[in-house]
Amino acid sequence: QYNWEQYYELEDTYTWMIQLARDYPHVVTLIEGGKTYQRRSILGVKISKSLSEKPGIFLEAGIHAREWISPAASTFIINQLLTSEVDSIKELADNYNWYVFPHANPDGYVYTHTTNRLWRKTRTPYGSCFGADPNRNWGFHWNEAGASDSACSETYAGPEAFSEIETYSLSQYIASIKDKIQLYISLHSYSQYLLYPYGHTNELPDNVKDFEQVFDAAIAAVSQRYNTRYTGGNVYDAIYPAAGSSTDWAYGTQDVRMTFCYELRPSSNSILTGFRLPAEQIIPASEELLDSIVAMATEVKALG
Ligand code: 0X9
Ligand code: ZN
Repeated sequence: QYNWEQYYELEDTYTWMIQLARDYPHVVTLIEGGKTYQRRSILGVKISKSLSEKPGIFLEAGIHAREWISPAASTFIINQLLTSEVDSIKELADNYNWYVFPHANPDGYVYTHTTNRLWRKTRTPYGSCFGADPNRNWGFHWNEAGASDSACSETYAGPEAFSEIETYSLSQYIASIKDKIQLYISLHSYSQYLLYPYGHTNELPDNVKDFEQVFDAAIAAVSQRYNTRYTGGNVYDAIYPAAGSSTDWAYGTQDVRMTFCYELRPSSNSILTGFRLPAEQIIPASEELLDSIVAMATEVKALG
């Protein structure tokens, strides 16, 4: 029985997603975000409660392999959208089409289970090292700041933009539905930050006022339930330069006007747990995230 009291391996979550498509045949559709270097599937679900045209929310998780809370929170949200009796969540499910990819980096995630719990990147071989950072590999101001040319670095940008089949194929899928996406959310850990573009420059996006308004609502909502404090802002100033991320690419090249990156629990000062957030915190961390996304969607809608 799949639940949120433990972390799962890739295959368990994929099996659960495939079963969802069988259990909710008129609502859940499996979507293919492409293949990985090791030929795994990048599996997603589209959740759509009716055939009428609705704005879309794109939720991308697991792009960094070791950030296990990210895929876990994304499946928690999928489950809530399908089963919750809470009005605000039912509205989220009814009023949007959802595109959720719990594992944007399947090869890396498998590697964190089999070999190295703290693996971050893809598993493409580059000389004697492996992997590019899939959150430095997207084709927008690629490798201009906060990324490395060294294949052995944790932030290796790759030999060129979209060198990784994972980012390339997921970007193709996103491009195919871009006009339908109102809000793009990328889930990471850790530090309890909420971030918006850009990562390659300290210039602010032209709709920064809108970003600030949505940010404020989301930050307020995330603390309501358990008093969990998030901070953040534009990537470059709030954390560090980081070019080539998925959210900057979606904003900068796909005309998705609202793109955010969450750095989930724990906070930055709990170095001891870091990427190993205890499984007992999957549910509270995911609940407050969903509270925050509810507020975000409400605010984005109010912007018109
Ligand atoms: O460095 C990253 O890719 C993210 N931090 S992490 O510790 N999860 O690796 C921050 C990404 C910032 N987001 C954007 N550049 N959009
Ligand atoms: Zn990350």
